[in-house]
Amino acid sequence: MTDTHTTPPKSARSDLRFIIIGAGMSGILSAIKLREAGLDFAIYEKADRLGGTWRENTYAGITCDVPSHFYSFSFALNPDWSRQFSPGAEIQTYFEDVAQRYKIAEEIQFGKEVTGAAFENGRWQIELSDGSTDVGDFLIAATGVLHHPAYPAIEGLDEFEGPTFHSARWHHDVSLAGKRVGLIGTGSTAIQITSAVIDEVQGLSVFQRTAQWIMPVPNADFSNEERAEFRRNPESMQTLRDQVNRSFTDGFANVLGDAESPIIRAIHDACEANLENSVKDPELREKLRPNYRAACKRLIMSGDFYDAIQRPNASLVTERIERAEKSGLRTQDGTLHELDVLILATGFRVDQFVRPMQVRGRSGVLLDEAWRQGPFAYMSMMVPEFPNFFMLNGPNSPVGNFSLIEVAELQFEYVLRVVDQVRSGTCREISPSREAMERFDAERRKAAETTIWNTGCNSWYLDAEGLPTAWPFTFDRFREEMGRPCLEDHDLR
Ligand code: NA7
Repeated sequence: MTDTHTTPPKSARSDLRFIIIGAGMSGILSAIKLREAGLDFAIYEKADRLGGTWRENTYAGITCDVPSHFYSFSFALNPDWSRQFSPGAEIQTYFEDVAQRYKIAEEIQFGKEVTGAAFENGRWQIELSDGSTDVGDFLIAATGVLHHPAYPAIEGLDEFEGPTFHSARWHHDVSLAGKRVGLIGTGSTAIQITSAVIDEVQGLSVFQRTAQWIMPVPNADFSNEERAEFRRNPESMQTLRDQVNRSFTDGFANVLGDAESPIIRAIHDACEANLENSVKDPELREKLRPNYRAACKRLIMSGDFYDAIQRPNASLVTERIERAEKSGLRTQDGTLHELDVLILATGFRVDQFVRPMQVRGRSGVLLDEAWRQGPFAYMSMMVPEFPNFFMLNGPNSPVGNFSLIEVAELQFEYVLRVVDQVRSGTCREISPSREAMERFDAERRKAAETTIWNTGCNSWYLDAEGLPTAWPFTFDRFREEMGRPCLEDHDLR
């Protein structure tokens, strides 16, 4: 970090206190890293259990689409992952175990939702749902990306008489065995649900609004011998993690910004060959063929979806849903699809970030106001006039088919470097300057234009104007930026 700003020396601080909001993956990470750095923190979680995404999503077939050894903390590798891609429940157990081992679990204040945070008199004043308050020098929003379920606006939805639930609010008391199940959506979630339930349901109607490219990725078990070897020789896990990290970086995250990259074209060809080779019925194949390029939407990894959707008890409905009725969904061609259960795998509201929490920066300015045109963040984490405030996996973070654990770990390196400026007494408050924010955002928006996400499809990567919001540069650049914050871009007081 280079220091060219001249600010009057202030005294070094050993009493800094952090407020962490959320005890999902990035909240647990923050607590572990702060403790390691000898810094004091409070961690608030609105639910009664840690785990974030993995606590909330318990749908049939839930699996992480990033390989297990890469979707693990770099400092807490896990020899016991059962498969190449872990089931959600295993990931939940992993986070609970890590939080126990690092003695973070006992610090988490459960059932306490942070409703407001205001930067007043140089500190963050926090309001909680139970009426209590707290104060900290730094605020870390570890509030997740895909958190608020998006419900479809389908006329008459509440008239349907069978159980209806969102994939992120799975009703475990509803058995699907022998039932006629309707599934709305063809995102990663719906694809996983399809493969998981096809054997038990009487019929599965998948309502597809947009076809998806599917990368054929098998999910093999780790054998007992492999797991024993990971345990005996942890370095082998490290090597595996490094290899996956490198191949996801070079073979994906580094090239998403260049829609013309030969790697992206090869991914497209692999998905197209998968469709051609796996789906026998030409009519079904055409229904499943997207009219945009692979990786424009988040790429779906599945080794068994095409098999599942070709089963005799599966049907792919591509007619638009007109309305829900007592006994099912009616499509625009007039057909009533009779159903016993309706599952909404319709995704999340991705522009919420820290909301509905009210965050006020200097002079009482509301984050909602600053974000009137849509969320943004300098280097994916910080906002001008919101000093000593960081969002992990925040706006403009790299979110495309990559390990969000790796992203949060890199972001936290940045956080600690910035915090050092306050700890050492260089300043008391730090936030990006408006000028740096504008420069970063202009560069980001320009780079977003040539990304694969901007090649003519609709997805949760796009903002209200249709421009991709995710980190549009290479992932290697993200690593570099996180490793060396540019102090000149910050306003130090
Ligand atoms: P996604 O990827 O946002 O997928 C949501 C799906 O639901 C998608 O196929 C949508 O179609 C469909 N959808 C949404 N609203 C409607 C309505 N009103 N009618 C019909 N179809 C609708 O969410 P997922 O939960 O699958 O995955 C989220 C992330 O979790 C994933 O990317 C991984 O990171 C893990 P569309 O394509 O918009 O036409």
